[in-house]
Amino acid sequence: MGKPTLAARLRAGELVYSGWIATPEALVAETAARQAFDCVCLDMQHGLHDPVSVMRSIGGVIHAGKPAGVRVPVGDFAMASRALDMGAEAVIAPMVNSVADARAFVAATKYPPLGERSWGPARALALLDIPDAATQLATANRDTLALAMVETRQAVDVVDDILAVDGIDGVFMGPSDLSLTFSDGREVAPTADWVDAPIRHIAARAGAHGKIACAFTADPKRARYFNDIGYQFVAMGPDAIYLATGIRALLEGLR
Ligand code: 3PY
Ligand code: MG
Repeated sequence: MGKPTLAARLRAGELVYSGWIATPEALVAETAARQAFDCVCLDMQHGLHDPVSVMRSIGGVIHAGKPAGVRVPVGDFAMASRALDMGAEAVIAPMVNSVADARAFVAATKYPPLGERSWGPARALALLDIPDAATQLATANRDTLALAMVETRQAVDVVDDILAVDGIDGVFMGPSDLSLTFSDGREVAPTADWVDAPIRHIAARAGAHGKIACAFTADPKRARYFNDIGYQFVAMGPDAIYLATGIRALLEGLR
């Protein structure tokens, strides 16, 4: 028996803390995976990753014994399929603002009849020790996660409809874009009191639908708060913060 998948761990109720890597270099992702993170995500939306760096970084992360996730660019559902073919266990789609967006995301990430994912998972089979095509076909829709980012006022208004789309495994809350859209473009204030209501609402609705709630923060206290209100998967980063925090700690040790 292999290790439980990320999907199985989350469905069993475990809390998961993920690294979040913007630097397009496999060694950075692998180094993060060798720390105590449960998982490592590669960011193609605001991070600098491209398909080749994602392909190499997924290999590094899995080589270090951890599952990999990929956040694709906005609307790039072709990359969502490719990330799964490259061995990612979770794909995160930013700015899923409607049921149509959610359905297009499912179409790209789930094999028929649930979706329209095209066949070609050779690299995933090799990296994830999936013995054959039949096993992949029987398990992939269950064992890989399609996580839709709910991070705008528009998306919050239809969060129940997004969560009801069969094949959406969970929602991923982005506090910066939430604050940007809830303030009508006036500010980016991911920890402001007035974004708390939508932040709580998203987790509560995910729980009501029996789906996974995910969130992003660089602050451990905030991560605990997110856990307390129902977010099970918290991504922490980006990696520039790991470097800056480490350098600061080293130099403070000199004083
Ligand atoms: C946001 O906070 O908007 C995010 O997308 C976090 O990555
Ligand atoms: Mg965002």
